[in-house]
Amino acid sequence: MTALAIPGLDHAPTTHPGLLAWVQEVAELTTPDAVVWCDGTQDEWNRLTTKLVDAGTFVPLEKRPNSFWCASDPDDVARVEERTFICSKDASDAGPTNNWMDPGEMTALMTDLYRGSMRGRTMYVIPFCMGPLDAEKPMFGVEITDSEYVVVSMHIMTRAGRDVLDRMGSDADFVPCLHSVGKPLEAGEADVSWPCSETKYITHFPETKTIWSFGSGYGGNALLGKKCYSLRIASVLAREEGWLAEHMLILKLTSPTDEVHYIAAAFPSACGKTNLAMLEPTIPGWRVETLGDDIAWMRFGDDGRLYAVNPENGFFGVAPGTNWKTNPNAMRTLEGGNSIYTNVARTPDGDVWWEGMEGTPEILTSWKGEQISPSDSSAGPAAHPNSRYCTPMNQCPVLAQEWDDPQGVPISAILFGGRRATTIPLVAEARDWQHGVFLGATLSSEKTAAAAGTVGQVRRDPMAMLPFIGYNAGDYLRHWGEVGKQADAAKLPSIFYVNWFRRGDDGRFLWPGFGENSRVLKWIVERLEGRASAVETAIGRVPTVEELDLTGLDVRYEDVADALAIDVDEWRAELPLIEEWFDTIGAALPSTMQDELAALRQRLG
Ligand code: GTP
Ligand code: SPV
Ligand code: MN
Repeated sequence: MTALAIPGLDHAPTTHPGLLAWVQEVAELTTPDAVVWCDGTQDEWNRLTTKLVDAGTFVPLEKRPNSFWCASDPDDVARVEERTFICSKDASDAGPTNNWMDPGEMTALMTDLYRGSMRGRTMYVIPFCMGPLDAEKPMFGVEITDSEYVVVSMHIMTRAGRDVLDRMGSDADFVPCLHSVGKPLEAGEADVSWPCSETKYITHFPETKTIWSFGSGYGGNALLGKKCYSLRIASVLAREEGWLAEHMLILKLTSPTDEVHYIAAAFPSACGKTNLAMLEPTIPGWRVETLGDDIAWMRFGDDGRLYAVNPENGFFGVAPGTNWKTNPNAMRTLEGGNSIYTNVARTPDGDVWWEGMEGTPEILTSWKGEQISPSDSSAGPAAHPNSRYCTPMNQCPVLAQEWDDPQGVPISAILFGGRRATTIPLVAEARDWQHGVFLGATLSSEKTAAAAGTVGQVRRDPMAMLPFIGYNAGDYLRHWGEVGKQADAAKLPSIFYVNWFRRGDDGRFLWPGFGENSRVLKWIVERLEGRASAVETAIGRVPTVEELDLTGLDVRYEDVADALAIDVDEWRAELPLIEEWFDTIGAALPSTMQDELAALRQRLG
């Protein structure tokens, strides 16, 4: 091997031979100016945030301690599903819903892209752990990146640094995650504030459990511990090992009589997970505490129940719509400082602002850096619809004390939900696990700004995992069926379907949502405890308006009735769409799903 004289390369604080060899190999390929092993310290954070401020990438926020504003390239604002690939050996293992390329071909193509791609930059090596470091089997990863923004974001979103490297020792398995913004600098060339490339690849190799990302600095494309590792690669591991890696929040619900239930919920991107996870109940005596807002890993415990762990360490939340009324606990979390804001607007006095936040300022710097007045609608939104805050979990005032227990928490109920203006009722309970899997398998939602593409278009999004399943979607649904057979039916979580987004003929939301969703959670818990009744319908068990606790809620009876309604004609119109979706999945679809569809068709008459 040629000994390349890259400063820092020979100062590795590890003896792990596999890790050392990989770092050496990547450095030789990407030819950075220097290599830095990240230690996860405050000192490192200070050094890198200062560097980002000096580079013009970060603007320190006077009103928020140790917090920074940042704007991406306008073409690098969301996940790029079209550029996301599952490179299994066989195309059929990626399935019909993922982009696929032969792993050899992709390796060659991306090796060319990576060649020299870190020239003029520093290459950072970030050892990280998804989930608690004191787990029996900690889930290690190492991200190599040429982006300081990625390093400081990984500080918040994962457990990262020296402790992780120490715990890895010299032989731990880890997921290698390679990231480059794909913008090498020539000698003397000035950098831009958000380096990225027009050419983007977000690539997963499920057989070797490897991640290669190129060209984007945006969260889901670049913070590789998040969607790439904890969902796409972890879903492959979960299938191999009999557990579930899901796009779910985890919350703890305590009733006025101190009964505790843990609930996991899967909603597609920008459809309400963060908000539900931090909900402030409007009904007296009920309490919600947060364990996670985006990802849940669920394994069976010795007692046969399903236990959930949140692999993350921070929140990467949607900013617009967040305010003191909708999500006060997110606002309080952010008041703790230590946060990064990407693509929100900035006020003249050094604070952040986004659409939906209280107190609209007269003048703002928009996410595009333009001086605008938010009242002038021709200026476009001040904050990008997918603008995000990145903030440490431990600042959340309603964090459950068991949030980082490596054993996880036993899940009583799983909720599936989406953004649908029609058809889907406010809440419905599945008859059993298989019916619940069918509800999840047919989940549909209007597309949001979290991914590049057409906002508002309804698409099927099985278990809110369409962009995140690391293998064949049909095999994924089969796996869900198999998981249900691993335990006593009585010990499995009950499955529910919710829709906070149903609209009246005039376009307004029929259900007030946010804190008021506690009323739906209450009904769900009462169902679990056998204390509430439900009406058996063609699509599942639904409460009557009277069955929901609406005490003190200023809402029209008819609106709630409409939010709960099952319109048989709308549901009949849904059948061909489900059929079409099942045809898309094709041969790998488990027959149980066709059975459920046939039964639904029959019930609808
Ligand atoms: P990702 O981080 O992309 O996975 O999204 P998420 O599921 O965590 O979504 P989040 O909770 O951030 O909500 C996204 C948007 O939906 C925000 O603008 C919220 O204000 C809005 N929202 C959340 N809950 C409700 C609700 O109950 N009703 C209505 N009408 N809007 C909601
Ligand atoms: C999502 O898009 O579902 C997110 C944000 O949670 S990202 O990390 O970009 O995937
Ligand atoms: Mn998400």
